[in-house]
Amino acid sequence: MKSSLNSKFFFDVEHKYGAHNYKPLPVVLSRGEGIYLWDIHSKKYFDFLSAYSAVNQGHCNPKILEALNIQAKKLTLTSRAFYNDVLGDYEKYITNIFKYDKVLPMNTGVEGGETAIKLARKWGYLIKKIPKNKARVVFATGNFWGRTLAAISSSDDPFSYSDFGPYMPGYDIIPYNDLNSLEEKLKNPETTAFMVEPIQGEAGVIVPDDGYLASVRSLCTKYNVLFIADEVQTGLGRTGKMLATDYEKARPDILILGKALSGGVIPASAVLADDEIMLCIKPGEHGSTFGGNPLASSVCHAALKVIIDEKLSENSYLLGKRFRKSLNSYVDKSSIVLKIRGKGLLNAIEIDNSSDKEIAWKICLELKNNGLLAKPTHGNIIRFAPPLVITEKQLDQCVGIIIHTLETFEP
Ligand code: IF1
Repeated sequence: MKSSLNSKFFFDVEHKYGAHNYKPLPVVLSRGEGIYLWDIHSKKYFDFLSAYSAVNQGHCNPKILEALNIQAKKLTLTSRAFYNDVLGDYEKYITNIFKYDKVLPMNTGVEGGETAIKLARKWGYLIKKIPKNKARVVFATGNFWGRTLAAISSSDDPFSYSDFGPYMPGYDIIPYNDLNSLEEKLKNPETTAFMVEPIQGEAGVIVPDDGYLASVRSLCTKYNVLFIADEVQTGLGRTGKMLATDYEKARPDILILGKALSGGVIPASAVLADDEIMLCIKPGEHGSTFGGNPLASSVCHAALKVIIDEKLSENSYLLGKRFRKSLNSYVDKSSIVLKIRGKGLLNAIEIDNSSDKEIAWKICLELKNNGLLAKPTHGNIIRFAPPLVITEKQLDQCVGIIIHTLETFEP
């Protein structure tokens, strides 16, 4: 009785005092470490959501927390009105890793997207000489890059855009993974950029055809249009490479990072580009109070170092293949799981919800009871994305939990 009372207390207090903009799984978490989460009753879970790929380095990573604690005692925020002794070192480090001339630090992933679009529009007017206020940005159906008005204006998901109009002008939306429709839009001389996720996360881990990203790169080059890669979710080792665009050597003109950039410790995002694009924004034309603050810079420096030093991309690649192989053998004989797809440790299963629209939610509730946390996206898809520090043994344990749980739903 007491334990359910505790949980209910937290459900009720949030229901009464908090906006109802989420429908969380009914679990109240109080501690995280590595791939594990504990609820208020000290029940232990494998985390298979990783805060939507923000804790690739594992919860409360000690090296990242050490950087946080040291910096927090010294200097957390100066605003960009002044210099500080941390930002430059971080800027040099991150631009070196991703091989771009410069970085523009922001806070959330969607601010990264907004910054990328502002850079692309500036470049369109100043360099490509597109007539003022005529620049167009192309997006793909199924995209998700955040909740601001500029972001939802590019969405084809009514849950994202309904009743939030009027919408941002200057956008075109084409089918994902469709090069002909992309080329049609790129031929328009007023098109300044194509912004796309290398793998669509929220849409349900939609992996485009092999060669798609390479073709996006060559078509954007051919028509002098900027290729903006939104790697907020797919970047930083999640798909088995440092960047998902690395699989096809499709170097974006503008790269957007977020989430795991800080290891889930503090909001931080980054936009990387070469000078021709980045220097289109002059002093005073863009920024934010917290963008590039010393605390976030220290944390992101440490978070990136963990990904490299602990070879998390390589681990993600190998264990992702193991995960899909194990589950594929189950899919072959399952009558409810239609398929599994993904790259690295960004995977998802598609469930047949023809007989029960709530089946994915019910499966996630049962996974929770069995000690594994995951959440459905778009009704019948369950995303599986553990922290990249997971070991082979732990992964196999989780595959066992997933299969055991799915079996209880087989007719
Ligand atoms: C929510 C989704 C995931 C993103 C990509 C930019 C952003 C996101 C590819 C913006 C953010 C988050 C937002 C969060 C849940 C989560 C999510 F379900 F909403 F769609 F991951 F798939 N680009 N995704 O995935 O980054 O501003 O949030 O830092 O809004 O519920 P942000």
